[in-house]
Amino acid sequence: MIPTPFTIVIPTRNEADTIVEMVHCCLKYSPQVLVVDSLSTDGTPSLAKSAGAQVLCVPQLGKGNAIRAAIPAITTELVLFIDADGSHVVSDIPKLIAPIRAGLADHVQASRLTGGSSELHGSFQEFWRLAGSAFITACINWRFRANISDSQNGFRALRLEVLQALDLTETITTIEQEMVIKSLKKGFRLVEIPSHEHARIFGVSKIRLSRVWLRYGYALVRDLFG
Ligand SMILES: Nc1nc2c(ncn2[C@@H]2O[C@H](COP(=O)(O)OP(=O)(O)OP(=O)(O)O)[C@@H](O)[C@H]2O)c(=O)[nH]1
Ligand SMILES: [Mg+2]
Repeated sequence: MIPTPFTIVIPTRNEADTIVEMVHCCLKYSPQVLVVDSLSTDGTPSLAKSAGAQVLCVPQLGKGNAIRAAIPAITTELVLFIDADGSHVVSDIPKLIAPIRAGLADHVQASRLTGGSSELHGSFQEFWRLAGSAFITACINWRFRANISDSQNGFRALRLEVLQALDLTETITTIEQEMVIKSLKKGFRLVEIPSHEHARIFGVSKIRLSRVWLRYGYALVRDLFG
């Protein structure tokens, strides 16, 4: 039997240092690699295209906007999201896809809490990110009697039907917790697997905690109780 094909979606904003290598690595696991770019000024879309990816340019900023814009362009039954900065272990892709292909999960997410992170400790910025993420995860576990360890990872795989059914609305990185909460709320089978997170080697983080923490709180309360 031919294994169910999947599309690898890579959201990008100014990731010229790593995108070519990321696309090449991803193409080893699937011929369908879709880079969704938001207004990069460093040539990321053309580099991605020359590396062999399909490229979708989104006219607004925000990882959530990019992920939502990618959904109508996906033609495979399965989809996998991975960041462009080299933080995720590409060779773990088959581990995320396997439980869905085996019919044991609808949504599989990588956990850096069980897989280890080289990124989330050290500075006060990282301390607050880790603390905030742990708080949100604890709220989700309490509300849905779940037992997940990570709710913010950008490395996840879903059945396309499930992704479409989530009716995602978030425009920024809050889309990760929105996918997790709505999957649990709608009774989809969410499975977690350990996967290491490396520190970003090139480029800069697009997350500004001081600007987004209120949005994380608002989206959490809305999705937990709405
Ligand atoms: N399309 C699109 N992608 C984005 C946007 N913001 C971030 N991304 C991508 O989303 C992924 C995660 O963003 P990062 O800045 O690495 O966020 P992070 O992993 O939480 O932070 P660091 O790794 O610490 O920098 C990367 O591939 C980014 O290029 C955006 O506005 N639009
Ligand atoms: Mg990153």
